[in-house]
Parts: sequence; C-alpha cells; structure tokens
Amino acid sequence: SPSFMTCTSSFQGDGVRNGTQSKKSLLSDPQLFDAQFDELLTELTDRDFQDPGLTDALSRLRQARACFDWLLHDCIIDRSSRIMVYNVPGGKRNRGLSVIGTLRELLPPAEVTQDAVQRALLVGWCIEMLQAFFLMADDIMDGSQTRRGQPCWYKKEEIGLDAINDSLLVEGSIYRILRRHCRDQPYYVHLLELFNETTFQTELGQTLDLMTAPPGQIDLSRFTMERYKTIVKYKTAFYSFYLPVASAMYMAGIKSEEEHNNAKHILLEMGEFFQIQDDYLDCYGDPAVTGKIGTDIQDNKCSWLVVKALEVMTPKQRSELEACYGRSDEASVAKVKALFNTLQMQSLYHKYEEESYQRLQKLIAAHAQNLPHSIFLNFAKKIYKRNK
Ligand code: DMA
Ligand code: MG
Ligand code: MG
Ligand code: MG
Repeated sequence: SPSFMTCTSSFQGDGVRNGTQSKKSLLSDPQLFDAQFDELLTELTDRDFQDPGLTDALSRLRQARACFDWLLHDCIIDRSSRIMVYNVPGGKRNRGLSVIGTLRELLPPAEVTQDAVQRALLVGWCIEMLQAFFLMADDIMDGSQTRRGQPCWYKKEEIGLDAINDSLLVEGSIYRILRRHCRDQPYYVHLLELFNETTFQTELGQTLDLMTAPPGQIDLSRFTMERYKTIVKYKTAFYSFYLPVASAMYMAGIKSEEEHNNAKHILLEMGEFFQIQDDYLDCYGDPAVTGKIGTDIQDNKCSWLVVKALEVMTPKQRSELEACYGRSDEASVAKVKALFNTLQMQSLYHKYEEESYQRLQKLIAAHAQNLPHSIFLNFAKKIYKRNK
C-alpha cells in the first residue's frame, strides 16, 4: 500500500471524531478559509493577552469589524488598527488554500474531521501571514509603491517605517496561532521546525537578492543564471511551494525524509518557474491585474529577463544596457524595455514557459512516487499561464 496511507498511523488527531453535520460542512474550502480568518483575528486581538495595558497594541493588529473606509479616513476608528486586515487576506491565497487541499489528497475522508479541517485552514493562514510578513519588508527594501492593488503598507502616511515592527508582529502572530491550535498534535514540533527553517531560507534568499542588486553599482557580470537560480530557490520556492505541501504532509503523519525530498524536488522546480513568471510580470504584467507596479529594472535586480537577455545580446547591446539598467529615471527604464523588446523577450519567455511545463510533467511522473500526483498537478494548474 502507498506509504502515505501507512504513515497516517502516527496521526492521532485529538480524539474528536464526531460525524455531526453542521452548516460549516456545506461551505467550500475557500469559504471556510475566509471564515477562519475572522476567528483568528478575534483570537489574536481579543482573547490572547489579558493585560489591559496592551489594548492599543493589539487593536493595531486588528481592524474593527464592519468599519467602512470613510470611517477610517475620518479617524473615527483608529487608522492604524488594521495591520492584519490590510496585509494578510488580499492575495491569491494559493499557498494558504493548498494546505487543506493537499491534506484532503493525503488522508482518507474519514480522517478529515472538522477539527483536522480547522487546523489545516489555520496553518494555511499561518503561511499567508508568513508571506505578508515577507512582503511588508520586501516592499520597503524594493522601494515598491503598490501591493495587491493598494499602497504598500509602509507607503501609508501614518505608517512609514513603523511597518518594520508591524511585519514582525505579523510574523510573531504565526507562532501564537500554531501554539494555540496545534501544540497537542504529534506534528507540532515538525511544523515549528519547518516554519523556522523556511523563514531562514527565505531570508537568505532575500539577502542574496539584495546583495546581487546594489543600488548604483551596475555590474552585469553578476547576473548569471546560476546566481539567479539560487536566489529564487531560496527567496521564493521554499516558502511558496514546499512549505504548504510539507505542512500538510506532516499533518497527515508523513515524516519520512525520502517522501519529503521527493515532494521538494518537484515543488522547488515549480517555485523557480513561479518566480520567473513574477519577474516577467514585473515588466510585462498589467498593474491593474497584478496589483503591483514593477521595480526590478530600476532596482538593478537580477531578474530572469535581464539574465536571459544577457545570454542573447550583442556586445554593443550589452554596453547600452550597462548605461541604463538600475536607474530610476523614466528614460533609462524605457531604454531597457525597448532593448528587451528588440530581443523578443516576450516570445523567449513563452517558449520557456512551455518547456518548463513539459519538464514539470515529467518530473511529477518520475518523482511523485507514493504521493498523489494530483497534489502537484493542482498546483501546476494554478500557476501556468497566470497573469497575476
Ligand atoms: C519576492 O521577490 C520574494 C519575497 C520573499 C517576498 P519580489 O521582490 O520579486 O516580489 P514582488 O515582485 O512581489 O515584490
Ligand atoms: Mg519586491
Ligand atoms: Mg524583492
Ligand atoms: Mg517581483
């Protein structure tokens, strides 16, 4: 029998196995996921610390429910009391939703109790919180203007660099939720180690990303495909792809290193492609769809576009690029984009996308082994040909 079935014997759950149908079971996973966020907010801000002296700090984390934008603008409700609502739920939620999605693929239906579902939704939100924490800081470091169709948190007049501590509050909240809901589970320590390890891997990736893009120091020889692959594996692939699936695997009782390595092999490859798309969309995406305005050219980033363009350009084009990459004036940015167009980067990208898709299908066939292929195929379906 497949090992993902036998491994579940270590899954003890919490003894709650009632089959009573509640209204909740009529909702889809995305609907349940949304409802769980409200519950999580109440917990973090109403029921967690009892010290009355902390009321102001906790309300900064929360948005008073049912408050309208005009109320916020009129300062009737504390304008800063909305870190979580502003930064956590507005994305595509692929990462968060894939925890419950993967768990359902791994466990026999009888083991997917209401409690197991709730914990998977919460762990999903923890991944969305980890992502929000990274993005709040990333936007400061990248000097970005917008995120998910609204100003970046640090760009809000009343926030500024207080956003640094706000990002740390969001990160810290992850571990409060995990502790409260999972500490009695057999997989608790695995999840903690996984979140810690993944956070550090992402931070190393961000370090490399920033070091490879020093402001004002244009050195195109830094932009190699090898360096590129290391940056994106660490800054994006681990937390976006391995983390959600690995979390669900641990929750289903799958601990074997071999099975985790099999999943990792496929998921890191998907993560690399996902960041290549992100780099492509930074230049060619529609900000009205992606919700963010690109900054890679101005920021001197080691983006897939520049690495790939360097592989195909003439020495003359290379010196032209040297003169206009990594500068913030519009004329320089326009010159870089014109050069990318001359080199037909759009069609190079589409060719790469097709090849990558084919390679991934083979990888799934070769490495998924005992894991249901649908876990990976569902993920692939969501990311290929995306435009946001
Ligand atoms: C994203 O890199 C990586 C992390 C860890 C947030 P990026 O700066 O290209 O992301 P975005 O385009 O979303 O700002
Ligand atoms: Mg960024
Ligand atoms: Mg960045
Ligand atoms: Mg980007």
